[in-house]
Amino acid sequence: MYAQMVKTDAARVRSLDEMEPHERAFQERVDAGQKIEPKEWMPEGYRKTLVRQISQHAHSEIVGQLPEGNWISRAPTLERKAILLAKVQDEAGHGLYLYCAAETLGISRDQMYEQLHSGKAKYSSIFNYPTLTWADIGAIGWLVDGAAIMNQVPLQRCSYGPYARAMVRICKEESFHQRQGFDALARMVKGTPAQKAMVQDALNRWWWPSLMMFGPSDDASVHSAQSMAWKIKQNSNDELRQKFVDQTVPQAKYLGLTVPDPDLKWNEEKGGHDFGEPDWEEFFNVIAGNGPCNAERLDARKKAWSDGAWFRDGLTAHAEKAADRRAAAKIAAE
Ligand code: FAQ
Repeated sequence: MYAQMVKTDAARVRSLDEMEPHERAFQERVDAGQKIEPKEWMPEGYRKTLVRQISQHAHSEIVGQLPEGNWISRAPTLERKAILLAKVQDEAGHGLYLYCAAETLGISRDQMYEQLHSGKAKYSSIFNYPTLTWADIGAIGWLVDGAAIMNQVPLQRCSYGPYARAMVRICKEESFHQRQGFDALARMVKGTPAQKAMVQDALNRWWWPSLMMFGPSDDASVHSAQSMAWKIKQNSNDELRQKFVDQTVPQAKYLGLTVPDPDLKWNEEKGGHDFGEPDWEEFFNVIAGNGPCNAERLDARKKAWSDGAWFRDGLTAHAEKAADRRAAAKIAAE
């Protein structure tokens, strides 16, 4: 039912023969692996898809600070606090690179914020779940950053230059994020039985939402076919989900944890794991705004925006005065 619901407006990917000459030339450049740069001609659909994906990605980084920021003041040691503080700051940086990349496509930062605050723009479903214990912070690094890297490494080869270049630096930082999460959990599972149980509980709660980060299954993904033809996406949602499961299951075993999926088993023939279906009803509910923390996350972002109004006004007034002074100096010099 949900597959049909989402797929209804899926666009058919047109063949080269069906394209106008300038569109065909664009597609041939993309097919040849050339990067598209901001001032170059691009189909309107390509521009819109990038604005949608990059701005949603930027919003995810910014909203993604909230579940972890919640634990900075409660980190168990000074070292863990410093690491978490740095990680949360990194996420802010990622959001800024991505907003800049989206701005090159003709949308302003204010427009993007407006779309986030009005609920028009999405951000990753994962950040609508609560962080209940310290083990959740480790699980976010291990699983959420792990899934983000799986999705983002191929984005470094995206056909749109500014997005691809932003992803290079982001991926470097994300790999540290993933390792610090795994390291925190590896320490906890060697602790008391209560600490180990806390880690297992975090895995139980974060496993399925992490699999949902890759988006709906391929047969329900509206945008994948066209985005892959434009080489914005290099892999389908299901391909990346499979890779993530295959990478993560041995790590869970190493930690002595049980992945909460009764259908999980190694399939020798395909050289990968078989695994159960995420609860897609839950996924579509969360992205429709009805997850456990959607309202709280949006309220926090809206509050940050209104609390910062005086600062934006100050910056604008300063920039206007500086421009007036420069203009006056120019006139005086003539
Ligand atoms: N959450 O046709 P598709 C991070 C929407 S960064 C919410 O398959 P597409 C770092 C989708 O937008 C995490 N919505 O779409 C960090 C579309 O709706 P629309 C963010 C989702 O675009 C770590 C509809 O469903 N990463 O975690 C989700 O081809 C720790 C149909 O879906 C990125 O954004 C979802 N999970 O594929 C930060 C990576 N999945 O727009 C802090 C870039 C799908 O038509 C702490 N984005 N939807 O209204 C992508 O790679 C793609 O956009 C996908 C979705 C793969 C997310």
